[in-house]
Amino acid sequence: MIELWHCEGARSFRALWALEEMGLPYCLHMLPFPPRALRKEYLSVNPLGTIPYLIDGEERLTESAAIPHYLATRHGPSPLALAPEEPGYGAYLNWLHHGEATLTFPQTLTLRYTVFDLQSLHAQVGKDYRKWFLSRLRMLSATLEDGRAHLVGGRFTMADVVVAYAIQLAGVTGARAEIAPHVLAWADALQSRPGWQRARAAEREGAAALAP
Ligand SMILES: N[C@@H](CCC(=O)N[C@@H](CS)C(=O)NCC(=O)O)C(=O)O
Repeated sequence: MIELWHCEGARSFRALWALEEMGLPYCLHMLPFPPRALRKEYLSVNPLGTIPYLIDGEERLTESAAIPHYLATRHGPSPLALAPEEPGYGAYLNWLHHGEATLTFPQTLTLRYTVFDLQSLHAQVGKDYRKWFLSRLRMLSATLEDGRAHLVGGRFTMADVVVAYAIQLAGVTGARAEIAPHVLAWADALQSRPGWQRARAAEREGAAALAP
């Protein structure tokens, strides 16, 4: 049985969403955030102390953009991953990495320095990285300008899972109001997918069970 460690609303939502889209059985371990401080024993499971953490047999994964692709290929074949011989494979891989490295990492700096630590001396860093994130949306915005429902391959794929999460996160960083309406419309529409709804319900239920 696949096991996933997750905190509500965190990047590990990508893994949870991907599991639901794949229809794979899994065991969800919900943690309070940040686990390294609030569940010190978690470090004996994942020494990094970060989420996601996914165990599948002998495999151990800690990257939220790698997990959806891993699930779609290891537990595929699935239309949720593009195959190397398909047109758009390069763009597919690029979106997987772009969604995390370029569109999510700067937002985590904003979160760290403006949302989680309001008195921080580094609040300016948070503001600067919010601007940085907004300027890096250029490629996504241009791609979605033709009104497409999915990023690549003419169908829903793990690239949508990974990149849409970055837009979802902008609701927490306060950047959402500055994102173009057609980008928000694309990301919001994906939330009506049964897979997204099931993932959201699972994390809600898990988080409620955590509450003291
Ligand atoms: N690049 C990794 C980053 C993992 C990561 O830093 N996750 C954050 C949550 S979104 C975390 O665990 N933070 C807790 C901490 O830093 O203690 C990924 O995409 O999964």
